[in-house]
Amino acid sequence: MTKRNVALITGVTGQDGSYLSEFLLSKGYEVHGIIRRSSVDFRERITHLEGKPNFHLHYADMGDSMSLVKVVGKVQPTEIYNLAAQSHVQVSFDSPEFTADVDATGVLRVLEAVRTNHLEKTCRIYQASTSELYGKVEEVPQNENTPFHPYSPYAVAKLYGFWIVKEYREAYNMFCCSGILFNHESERRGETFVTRKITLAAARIAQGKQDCLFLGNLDSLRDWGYAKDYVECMWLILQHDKPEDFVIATGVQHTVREFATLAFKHAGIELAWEGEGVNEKGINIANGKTVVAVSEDFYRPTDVVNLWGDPTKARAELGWNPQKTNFEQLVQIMVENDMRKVAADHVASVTRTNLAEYLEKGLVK
Ligand code: NAP
Ligand code: G4F
Repeated sequence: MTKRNVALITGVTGQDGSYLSEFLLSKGYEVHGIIRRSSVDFRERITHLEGKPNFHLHYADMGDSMSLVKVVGKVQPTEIYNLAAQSHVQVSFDSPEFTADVDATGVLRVLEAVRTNHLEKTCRIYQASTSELYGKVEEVPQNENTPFHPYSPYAVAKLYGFWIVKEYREAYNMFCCSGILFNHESERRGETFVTRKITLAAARIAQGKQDCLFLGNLDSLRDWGYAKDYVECMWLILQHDKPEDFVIATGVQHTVREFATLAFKHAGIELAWEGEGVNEKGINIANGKTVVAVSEDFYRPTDVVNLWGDPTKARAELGWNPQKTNFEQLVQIMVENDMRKVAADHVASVTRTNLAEYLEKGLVK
C-alpha cells in the first residue's frame, strides 16, 4: 500500500506556511492549513493555492485547544508543521502575554491534540524554533550544542516550545523535533521585519514615493537565508530516520547596514554612511539627500546583535545545501520584487502611507 502523506500546517497564511504548502503539494501531499477567524480575510500569500484539490483550510486558533483537537481529529495528519506564532520580536515586548500564549502554550496544545487523538505513533511533528534562543550569544557561530540565552519575551516563549517538544519526545516516544532556524526572508516577508522594510523603502525612495527610511540598530548582525530554501529543510527534518533538532542557517553573517547598502544599490541608489549611533545617516551619493536615518523608536529594550549559524549538521545528516541562494541573490530577489510591486502600487496600506507619519503616531514599530 502506498504511504498516505497528509500534512497539517499551522501558520499557513504566513511567509513560511505559504512556501511550505507549495513545496508539499509539489511532493504529492494532501495539505491542510489552519487559519484563524477574523473580521477580514488576509490570505494574500495563499490565494493562489485555494481551490486546488489537495489544499484545504480549517478554522482553529493556537489559543483554543478544543479547536486544535477537532482539526487534528478530522484531518488525521501524518505530519504536523507548527509554524503559527506571534513572530515579531519587537511586538513581543508590547504583547508578552499573548506571545507566551501562542508561542509557548500553543505548542503544548498542538502536542496534546495529537495525544488526545491517539496519533502519537503515526504523526510526526515539526516545531518552528528559532536562533533567537541563542539571544545574548554565548559563542559564535552557534550550533546545536551552543547554550541558549533568550533575550526577549518572544525568545523566552519559544524556549518553552523547544523544551516541551523535547520533553514529549522523551516522555511519550513521539517523533517531534525542532528546526532552530536563523532569519530567512523573501518577497513574502512581513513588511515590518527589517529586510522587507528596507527593500520596500529602497524601491519607494528610488521611485520618488518616500523620502527617508528610519531604522534602529544598524550594527546588528544576522545570518539571512531564503525562506523558499528553508522550508525544504523542515520537511527533511521530518523524513530523517530519527527525531532530532537541527540548526538551519547559511553560515554567513551581515549587518543591517550591509543589507541596506546592497538593497539601495539594487534599487539604483549608491549610499555613503556618515555619523555614528543615533546620528548615523545614509546619504544618496548622487544628490546628497539623507535617505536612511536612525530612530530610537526602533531600538529594542534588549537586542540580539550577533546571530551566526553553523549548518554543518544539517548539511551532513540531511544533505541540505545552505548556500543554494546566497545573500547577494536574496537581496536582489527582494528588491526586484518590490521595485515591481511599488511601480504597480500594490503595496499594503501602511507602507503606502508616509512611514514618518506613522512613526510619529507610534503606530508602526
Ligand atoms: P509569519 O509570517 O509571521 O506567520 C505567522 C503565522 O502564524 C501566520 O499565519 C499567522 O496567522 C499565524 N498565527 C499567529 N497567531 C495565531 C493564532 N493565535 N492562531 C493561529 N495562527 C496564528 O511567520 P514566518 O516568518 O512565516 O515564521 C514561521 C514560524 O517560524 C514562526 O513560528 C516563527 O516564529 C518561526 N521562525 C521564523 C523565522 C524567520 O526568519 N522567518 C526564523 C526562525 C523561526 P495570521 O495570518 O492570521 O496572522
Ligand atoms: O528583522 P527583525 O525584526 O528580525 P529578528 O528580530 O531577528 O526576528 C526574526 O528572526 C528570528 C530568527 O532569528 C525569528 F525567530 C523571528 O520570528 C523573526 O522572524 O530584526 C533584525 C535585526 C534586529 O537586531 C533589530 O534590532 O534588525 C534590527 N533592526 C534595526 N532596525 C530592525 C530595525 N528591526 C526591525 N524590525 N525594524 C527596524 O527598523
